[in-house]
Amino acid sequence: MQLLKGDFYDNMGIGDIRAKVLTGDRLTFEDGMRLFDCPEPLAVGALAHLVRTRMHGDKTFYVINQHIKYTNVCVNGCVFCAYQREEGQKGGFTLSIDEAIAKIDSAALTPREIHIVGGCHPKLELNYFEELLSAIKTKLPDVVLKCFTAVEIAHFAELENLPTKVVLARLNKAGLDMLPGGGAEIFAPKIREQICPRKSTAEEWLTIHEEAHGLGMKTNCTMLFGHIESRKDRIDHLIRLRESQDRSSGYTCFIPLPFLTENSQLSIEKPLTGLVELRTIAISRLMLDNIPHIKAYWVMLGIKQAQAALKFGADDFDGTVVEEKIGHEAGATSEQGLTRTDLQEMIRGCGCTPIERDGFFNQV
Ligand code: V47
Ligand code: SF4
Repeated sequence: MQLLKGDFYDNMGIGDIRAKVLTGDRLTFEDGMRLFDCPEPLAVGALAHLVRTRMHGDKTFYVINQHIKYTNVCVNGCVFCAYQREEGQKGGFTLSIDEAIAKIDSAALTPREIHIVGGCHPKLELNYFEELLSAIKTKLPDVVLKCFTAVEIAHFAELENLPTKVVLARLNKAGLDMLPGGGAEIFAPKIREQICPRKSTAEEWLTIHEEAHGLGMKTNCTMLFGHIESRKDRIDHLIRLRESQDRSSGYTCFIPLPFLTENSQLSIEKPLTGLVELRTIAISRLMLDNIPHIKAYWVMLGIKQAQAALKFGADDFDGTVVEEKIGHEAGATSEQGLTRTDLQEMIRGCGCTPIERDGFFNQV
C-alpha cells in the first residue's frame, strides 16, 4: 500500500512509529499523542489496518445477539446520560423477569449472546438478577450471557453489603459468562468527576474486571470519547486498559463509543468530526496491542461510519441487537436492529469476509 511506504511516514514525522508497528513493538504514551498530531489521518488508519489485517485478515465478526435493558431507573445521574430516569419519574421502567423472558421469546432469531444492562436501581436485589440469569440459561443453555457493567456490579455489592468478588461469583454461578465493557467512560479522575461523579472510580472499574478475569470470566472494555476529555485523557485511558490486560488478560474486545449529544445535559463546544472518530478508533487498535478485537458499534457510530471503521482497525460489527435504548435516547439515527443478511451485506460491502461468531468470538 502506497501509504505504508517509509518515506511517506518519515515526511509525516512518524517513520519511527511505523517501524515499531511493522516489528510489533509496543507504542508509548508519546507515540499515541503523536498519532493524534500526525497531519494525515489516512496514514494512521493504514497502520491500524495493517495491524487488524495481521491479526484477523479480512475477517469481520458479527453475532446474532439481543440487548435487553431491565431498568432505566438509576441513582447515578451521569451528566452525559440521556437514558436515566429517577425513581417514580415519568418514562421510568423496570422489567419483571417474565417481561425480560418475553423479549427473548419475541425476537426473530434465537440469540447466541444476550447483553443485559440497566441503571443502578435503588431497590432491585441480587436475587432478581440471579433469577433472571438462571431463567434465561434454563431456556437457552448455550447462550453467552454478557451482563452488568462493572458499575452495576459495584452498585449491587453496595446494596447487599457484599464484596464485589462475591457478587461476581454468585452471578457467575447463576449463569453470567461475561461482563460488557460499559461504565469505563474516561478514567482520568478530573473528567470523571465532572461527567459521572457518582460512578465507580477508574480503579474500582478496573479491579472489578480483573476480579471477573480471576474467576475465569471474559470481559469487554469501552471508552466514551468526544465530550470534554483531551487527547491526553484518551491515550491515558487506553494505556490503563493495556496495563490491566497485562495483569489479567481477560479482555476480549474494546468498544470506542463516540459521544452522542441529544437529550444530554452535557453541552460540548465542538462535536467530533467523522475523521477524528476514525483516527481515535485507529489509535485504539495501535495502542491496545494485547486486546484481540476492536468493535465498530454501528448503533453509536452509524452504519456508514462503522463500515469505514473496518478499514481503520476495527474487526467486529457487533450484531443484530434487536432493541437499543441508550444510544437512541441520545439521538442515534441508526436502525433499532439488523438482520443476519443486513450484517453480512454491510460487511461484504467493505470488501471484508463476514464471520458469524458466538459471544466469546468463536466462529460458529
Ligand atoms: O457506559 C451513554 C455509553 C455505554 C451515551 O461490551 C453513550 O460488547 C454515546 O458499553 N453517547 C453502554 N455513548 C454501551 C456499552 C456497550 C455497547 C455495545 C457493546 C458493548 C459490549 C458495550 O454507552 C455507557 C456509556 O459509555 N453512553 N450515553 C451517549 N450519549
Ligand atoms: Fe446510570 Fe449508566 Fe446513565 Fe450513568 S450512564 S446515569 S450509571 S444509566
